[in-house]
Amino acid sequence: MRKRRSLVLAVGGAVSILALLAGMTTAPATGAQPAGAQAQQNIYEVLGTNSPQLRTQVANTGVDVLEAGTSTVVIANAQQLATLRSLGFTVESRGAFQRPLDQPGAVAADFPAGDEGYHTYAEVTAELQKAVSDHAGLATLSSVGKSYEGRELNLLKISDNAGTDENEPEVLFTCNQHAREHLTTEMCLRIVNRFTDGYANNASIKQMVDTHEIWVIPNVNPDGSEYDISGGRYHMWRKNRQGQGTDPNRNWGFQWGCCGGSSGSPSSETYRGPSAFSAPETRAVSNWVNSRRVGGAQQIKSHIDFHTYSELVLWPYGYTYNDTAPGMTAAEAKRFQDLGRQMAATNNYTPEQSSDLYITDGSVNDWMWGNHKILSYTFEMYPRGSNPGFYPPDEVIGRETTRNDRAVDLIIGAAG
Ligand code: 0X9
Ligand code: CA
Ligand code: CA
Ligand code: CA
Ligand code: ZN
Repeated sequence: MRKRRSLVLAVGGAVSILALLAGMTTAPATGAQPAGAQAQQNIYEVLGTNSPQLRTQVANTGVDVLEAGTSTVVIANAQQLATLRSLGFTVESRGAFQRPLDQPGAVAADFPAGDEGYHTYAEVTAELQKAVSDHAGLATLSSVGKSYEGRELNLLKISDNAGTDENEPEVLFTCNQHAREHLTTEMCLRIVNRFTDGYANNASIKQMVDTHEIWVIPNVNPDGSEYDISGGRYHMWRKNRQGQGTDPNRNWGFQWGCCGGSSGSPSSETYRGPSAFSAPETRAVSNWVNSRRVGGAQQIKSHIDFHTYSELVLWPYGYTYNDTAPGMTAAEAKRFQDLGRQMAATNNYTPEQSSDLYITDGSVNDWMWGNHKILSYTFEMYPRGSNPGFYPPDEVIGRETTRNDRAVDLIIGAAG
């Protein structure tokens, strides 16, 4: 028996959507656009979506789900609108949405005016290099591989004797699977800076660092996030930059494409790709996680994948509504629930199984748990509702990343 009405995939509320649109430049109709991207899109509110089953139906039309709740806010084209109505949904228009043109390989000088406090990919890389040079022995920087456009997928390790693979429980933090969820990159940087800068003067931080190996991947989808801020404005981009884009969080190889929680259409916002791990980014991260199985034992014990927005703590499985399933016993489900609720009590997020929102297949959490028994959560960060969606002002970065300090400590503690 489920209730729930939180949101997920993106912006929210008519007010913030209009504000966002007002701030967006409509693209001139010149140059080549990818097939499927040229159709006029509007923002719609789909009424009466008060169950996960109904919300899954909406998501399955391939629309961009901005909020999932009692009503669901989406970006849709005419065909998707017709499908929604033929399914019996009452759909109300909330105005026009026009996606800006492609800029393949774009490199952003910085975030749009006023938001320069966010870190571009180059700024993230510089921060990581600085963390290493300022804290010799405590941090190492490497890469799990390259993105589709060739950017290194940065991997920072924090531990005492960071250059040595010691027999300590390992914890992983990943950020920015979704391009426009920029606050998550700041969350990973917060983790990096807190555990390196805090080491010398904070006994509990020193204790955690000395007894664990902490891995951080701040940009799982750097091509997408650079594209999203290119040209001095936001593009509302979610996927990677391979063709029309693959949704990284539908591309993982556990029950990939199994259950109507992703799309086979390249134009869909939840396109799963032609095969599991077809995206270079998920392939590289997963290969690296596989490599952390040492002598038959997976070293990584716990994981948080950060997203925005809705202020949620989510746990697997996402591919099924059931709490238990092959590879998820009642005791294991209870462990997820207990720790999830404990973490949510520290940041005032809402804890729930991810399928309580809508079905997702090929998500990172399902793969981490299903393949590796890694205690893997999704956090949907600030804001909770409509305003300001994916693009909170940089003034909130400090408050909204610090907010997760205690939950981060709990997931590290859960590693052992
Ligand atoms: O749909 C998603 O990928 C995530 N929401 S978002 O708005 N950031 O796109 C939620 C994923 C949760 N599902 C699982 N972890 N299985
Ligand atoms: Ca900046
Ligand atoms: Ca160590
Ligand atoms: Ca180790
Ligand atoms: Zn996301």
